[in-house]
Formats: sequence, structure tokens, C-alpha cells
Amino acid sequence: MMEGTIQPLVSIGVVFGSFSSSYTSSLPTYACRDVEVADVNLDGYEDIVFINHVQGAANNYVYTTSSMVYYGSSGGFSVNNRDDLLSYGATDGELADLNNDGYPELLINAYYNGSSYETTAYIHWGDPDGYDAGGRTSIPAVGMVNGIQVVGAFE
Ligand SMILES: [Ca+2]
Ligand SMILES: [Ca+2]
Ligand SMILES: [Ca+2]
Repeated sequence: MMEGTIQPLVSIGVVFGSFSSSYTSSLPTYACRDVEVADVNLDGYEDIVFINHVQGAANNYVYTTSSMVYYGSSGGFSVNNRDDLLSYGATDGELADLNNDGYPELLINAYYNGSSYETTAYIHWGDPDGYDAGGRTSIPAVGMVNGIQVVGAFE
């Protein structure tokens, strides 16, 4: 997506097993506001969802950005094994299996798109490939700054 022309603001270290720098992976994110960890594609490896708020230089950032899902594997985590999901000033994400197929959906809220607080939150539908931009449902959102609550028990 916009990677390569706009630098990540933050890298988050993921520590495996022991608190030693030799077991730390740096995973780029954009001004991350929320993290969820779950095995979203049910392959036995935990995956990490970073909900990103803005991206770009501190004095010229944009709210239209990507939240990121890094998929775990036997080799750990890699920028080459992640999905970038469009989001608008997001501050919270939640995982819940809304259609009861075993794969959790990723819900991402939306605060601001750079010109309007009337913007779009998304449900990204889970499947064995995780999430991608094709499998999503748009939900109108107005300046959401609070977290998402999924009402009802699906588990
Ligand atoms: Ca997984
Ligand atoms: Ca959350
Ligand atoms: Ca599901």
C-alpha cells in the first residue's frame, strides 16, 4: 500500500519466550492504538492485530491509514506475512466470530478520515487466509473514539 513512501512512526518489539533482545522482532506499525492477539486463521500460530491511528510525519500525518495483521508461523512474524487493512483514524479493534464459522471477524472502529468525522468502520470477515481488503462490510461511523463492544455471546 503506501509503505515505502511514508515511513512507519513506530516499531513495536515482540518478545518471544524470554526477555532477551535476541528473541525480539521489530514489526512496523503506524501510531498503534490497540493490539489484539489471537490465532485468527486457526493455523495453530498466534497472530497479532495492530490497530493504527495515523501515519506519516509527526507534523503532517494522515488519518487514512492501514491497520495490520501479522500472521504467526514457525518462523515467527514478518512484514512479508501480514495484511494491511484500510482504516480511518482507528483507535480500537475487537475480534469476535459474528457468523459462528469458527474464524473470528476483525472489527475496526473509525474516528476521522482527514476531512470528516462521518467515516467508515469495518467488519473484516475471517477465513483460513485471515483478512484481506475484499472480505469486509462497511459500517457508517461518526468520530468513534471509544472502544467497540460486541453484544451477545458467540462462544
Ligand atoms: Ca494464525
Ligand atoms: Ca481492542
Ligand atoms: Ca467468522
